Amino acid sequence: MKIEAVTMRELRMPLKYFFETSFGRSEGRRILLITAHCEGVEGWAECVAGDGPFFSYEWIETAWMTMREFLAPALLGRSLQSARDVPALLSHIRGHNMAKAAIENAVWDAEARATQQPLWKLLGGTGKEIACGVSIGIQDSHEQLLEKIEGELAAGYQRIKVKVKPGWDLEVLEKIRSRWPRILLSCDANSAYRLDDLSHLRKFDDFDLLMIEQPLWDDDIFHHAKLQRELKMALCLDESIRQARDAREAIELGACRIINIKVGRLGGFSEAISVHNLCQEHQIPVWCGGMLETGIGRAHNVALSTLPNFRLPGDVSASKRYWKEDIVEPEITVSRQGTIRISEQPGTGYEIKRNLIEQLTTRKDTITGGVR
Ligand code: OSB
Ligand code: MG
Repeated sequence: MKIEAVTMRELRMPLKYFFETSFGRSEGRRILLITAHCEGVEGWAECVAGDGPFFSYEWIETAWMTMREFLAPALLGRSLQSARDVPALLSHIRGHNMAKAAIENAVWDAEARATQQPLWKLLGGTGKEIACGVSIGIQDSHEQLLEKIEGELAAGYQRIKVKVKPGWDLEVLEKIRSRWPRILLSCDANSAYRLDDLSHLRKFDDFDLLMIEQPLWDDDIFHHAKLQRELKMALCLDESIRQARDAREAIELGACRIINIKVGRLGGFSEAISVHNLCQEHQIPVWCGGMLETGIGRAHNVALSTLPNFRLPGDVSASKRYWKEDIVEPEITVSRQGTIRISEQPGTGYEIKRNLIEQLTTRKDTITGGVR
């Protein structure tokens, strides 16, 4: 597979509902799409970098510049055996995992299409369907949150995750639990607490939570290990796990009992599979996180979630929760049992809506230059 050109596009898409975490509220997303042109086959992927450096230091502008100046030039003109060869060609570029993931995953997409096999098979998956949960942001009122949860449960979702932060936590969890004593419930703090909050965090143990995700600093493993020893509930790491080496450290230190896999945060499918396999060897269940993706990134999350150690429902949910009209066809739908059925079609099984993408595109650049 020779990579002849890379196209970058930015789209602006309003979210149907705002999404609020401990680090802020989003009303819409700037979407970076990458197309790898490989000898008549196109591979597509989405970069999950946000509108600003809040979830991580990466954001849309760093991803755009790093792609244009370094990542695309490092791959252009190269003949690859498979997408697995991409990380080695980018390893001299430090960090920028979300940008790296976009180009690597575009090549995986191209490889699946070129070899006429489903992407999930190429990644090593097995499933016929995947289990879905939802991540529900901080709302304007408790009533609004309870209403949202009610709607998602009625739609069939198997697990509810709520965002928490100081001032939006114990009372919220108390209300949810008294109304739904037995649902699978977890919470995500996106680094909103400190180790000094230990006595406060201990009270979360009263709510029979499946897990608490990333309570402490976004780059920390050591203090999470101290915290996990003090809590009954399982701790899950998201932001802290940027590579398989971090997962090994977290597992050996006992910093978590569950790991969230986000392919963007990990720099691409190759590293995501490594983290998956490492966790499997250590009996640590994983689940697939989400970054408010369009159908392009979402379809990649669906494919990844078919690997066998994705044993807990992921934050991979229906397109219609986010977008008025998604940029793939069919859009991603979830059954009344809270599952997504896996397509047997080659590639992702979802078609790219080119016309709609063109309409939504605010800037576009095609890079054809040589090796940098
Ligand atoms: O921490 O999982 C997170 C969205 C943006 C940034 C961070 C996170 C999230 C989500 C959304 O929880 C999950 C989804 O895509 O629905
Ligand atoms: Mg998270």
